[in-house]
Amino acid sequence: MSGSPALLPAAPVVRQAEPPNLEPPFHALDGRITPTEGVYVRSHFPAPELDEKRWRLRIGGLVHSQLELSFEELKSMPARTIAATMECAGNNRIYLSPRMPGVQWDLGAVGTPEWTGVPLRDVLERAGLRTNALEVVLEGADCGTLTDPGRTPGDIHYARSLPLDKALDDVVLAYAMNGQPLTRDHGFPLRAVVPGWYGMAAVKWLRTLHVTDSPYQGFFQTVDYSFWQKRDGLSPQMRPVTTMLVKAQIARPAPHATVTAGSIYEVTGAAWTGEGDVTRVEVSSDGGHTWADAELLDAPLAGVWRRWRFSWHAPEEPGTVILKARATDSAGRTQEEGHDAGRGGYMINFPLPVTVYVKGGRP
Ligand SMILES: Nc1nc2c(c(=O)[nH]1)N[C@H]1C(S)=C(S)[C@@H](COP(=O)(O)O)O[C@H]1N2
Ligand SMILES: [Mo]
Repeated sequence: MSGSPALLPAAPVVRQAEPPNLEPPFHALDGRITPTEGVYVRSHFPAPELDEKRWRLRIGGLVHSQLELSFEELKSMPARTIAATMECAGNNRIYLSPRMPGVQWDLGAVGTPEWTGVPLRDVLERAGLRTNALEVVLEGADCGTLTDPGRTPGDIHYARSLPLDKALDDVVLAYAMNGQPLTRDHGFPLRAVVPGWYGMAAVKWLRTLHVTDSPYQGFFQTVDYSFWQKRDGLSPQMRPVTTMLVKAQIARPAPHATVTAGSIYEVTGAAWTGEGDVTRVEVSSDGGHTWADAELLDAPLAGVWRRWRFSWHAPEEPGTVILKARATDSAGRTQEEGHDAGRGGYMINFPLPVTVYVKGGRP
């Protein structure tokens, strides 16, 4: 007998009402592609209401010709459709102890929609990069004043930069998500998709691309979305959060689910990494002491999670079990126990404990 329950309704948890910050339950994981209503929403400022007829994308800075592209012009350029796993850098923050400030995400601030748009490379090539170009700053139309984690000097716009090697590689300026125009919360009419990077790089409500010759030091990659990195044997230095760490998450059983004693339960989940492919997923049913290999279900595909499953023989006796999953990627990176304090409330990738209750069983 299989203990897998039917899919439960996927109503999101409202982590913050205004602006909406929404977390769909990860236990609703089904296909490799996440339907739009199953994708979390993370917004720092009220979502701007933009009119696609009047909206323009401005490209300036160290380019040969400053451009202003209309929505129609962008849509007439050759399009690309890609699936990309996007995870908020603060996903799993609820598992940190002591508690860290910020949205208390559980397992649901990650998803893999399919995006359609124009390669950022094509737009930058149309403007023509000057030889001293180093980075491109992406700025959104949304703005406001923040007081936490630091105070902004009045209203600022959401913005992040990308080094040119990334910008010219696989970044897409997307106008569609799962075949439909972007919804307002997901960045209508245009947003960046940055495969392999945490979600903060995927600037929504895009309005400006500005090419610079020095590293951008905006709020969202210095005061916020940065971490202390140890390197070169020196004391830690502040770096912007960029590529996703390797991670596996258990979708089913959901945390605090009940499993029938003695049953064979199909443990399922997904695993992803920022560079290369996930090559191995292991599951522990004794809180992380012993591990056994799970079966990877999807073919490796750059920037896209792989679903996995593991047939778990639940204990014959009632009790509490802590399940964990951990992934390893093609670069040999895996998930260490414990959280590097230098990462603060970001880049949380220790194997997460999923507590389940074993009940009933054979008469
Ligand atoms: N303009 C703008 N872009 C943004 C944000 C924002 O607040 N404003 N939030 C970022 C963060 S932190 C994440 S995790 C992703 C979330 O994208 P989603 O809401 O479409 O899931 O968008 C990023 N892009
Ligand atoms: Mo995020």
